[in-house]
Amino acid sequence: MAYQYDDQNIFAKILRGEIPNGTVLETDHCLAFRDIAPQAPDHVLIIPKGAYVNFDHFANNASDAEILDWVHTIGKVCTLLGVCPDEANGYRLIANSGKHGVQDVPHLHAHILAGRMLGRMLP
Ligand code: DGP
Repeated sequence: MAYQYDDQNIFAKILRGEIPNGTVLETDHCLAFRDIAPQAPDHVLIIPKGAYVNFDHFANNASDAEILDWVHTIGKVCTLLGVCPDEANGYRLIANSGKHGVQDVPHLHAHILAGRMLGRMLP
């Protein structure tokens, strides 16, 4: 898929340091930071530093190192937040993609939502 990456999107600006953010964790390939409009007490976004529009763009084009780092960073954020279900009440992991996925920012991001009982998404 030949996606065009818009380097003026808000997360590209965050990665370039043009906009402040509440960083939770930074790794070689990823940045995790708090959502500006949290939908739960803990709402963290985990983004790759590479210019990927959405999940399929990333999964089909990123290196193994980038993909592994994103997955590991998501897990590490859950641990840092103290929300893992073996010791707390759990979390939701979401990656909205495209129009039907209601993706607002065209740079891949995983949402981690935790800290309250979330509504059921699927019947
Ligand atoms: P989505 O609909 O999946 O594309 O979610 C985009 C999220 O990005 C949304 O929950 C709000 C968040 N967001 C938008 N602008 C900013 C910003 O400038 N800073 C931070 N930290 N989050 C932002």
